[in-house]
Amino acid sequence: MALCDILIIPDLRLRQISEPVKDIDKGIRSLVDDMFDTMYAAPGIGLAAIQIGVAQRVVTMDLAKKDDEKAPQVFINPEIVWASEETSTYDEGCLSIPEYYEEVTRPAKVKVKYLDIAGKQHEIEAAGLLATCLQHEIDHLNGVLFIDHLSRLKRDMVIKKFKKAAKRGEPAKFAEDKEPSHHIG
Ligand code: K1U
Ligand code: ZN
Repeated sequence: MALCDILIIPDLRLRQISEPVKDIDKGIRSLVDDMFDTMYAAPGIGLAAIQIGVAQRVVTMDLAKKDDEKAPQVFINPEIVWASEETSTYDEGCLSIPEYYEEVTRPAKVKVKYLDIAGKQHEIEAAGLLATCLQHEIDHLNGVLFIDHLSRLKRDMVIKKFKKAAKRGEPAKFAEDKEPSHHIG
């Protein structure tokens, strides 16, 4: 079991564009194990490798409800090949921007092409939380954060709070009404 530190904004490594995985070898399998350990411990419902400082196009996810069995999913080199015009809005969070939640509007449905851990290619049509989470994680692979989808004013306020908190060596604090309005389970 390896728990990794999760990078927090304004860490510039979060702005890197991740490299496509060439071979799904022992190193990638070990990275995926570390990502699941770290994601479950956080806890989070998704994680991109760059959030633990590895610039490879690897995403882990588990959208199972609290008391349900685990449902781990791995997406290697995920690519959005189609996005709906219809949009949906979700109160998003990010393990790299702890304690801050805000509504983000994105395409309601996406088709995503990816490789599984065995190297088999898949194409799925995703809706609901899976579509939101896939878009959030694929954004991470491209150095994009969910706050980039907000107004400049909100984004700058969040970055400023995290910079100040880091200087003081304290966690950033947000008003309690910014807790997520939803919870899995
Ligand atoms: O990528 C990340 O930073 C993980 C992020 C994924 C995500 C959440 C919501 C919308 C889109 C993408 C998180 O997991 S934040 C934590 C969270 O949402 C959560 C944690 C525990 C239980 C339920 C939700
Ligand atoms: Zn995130």
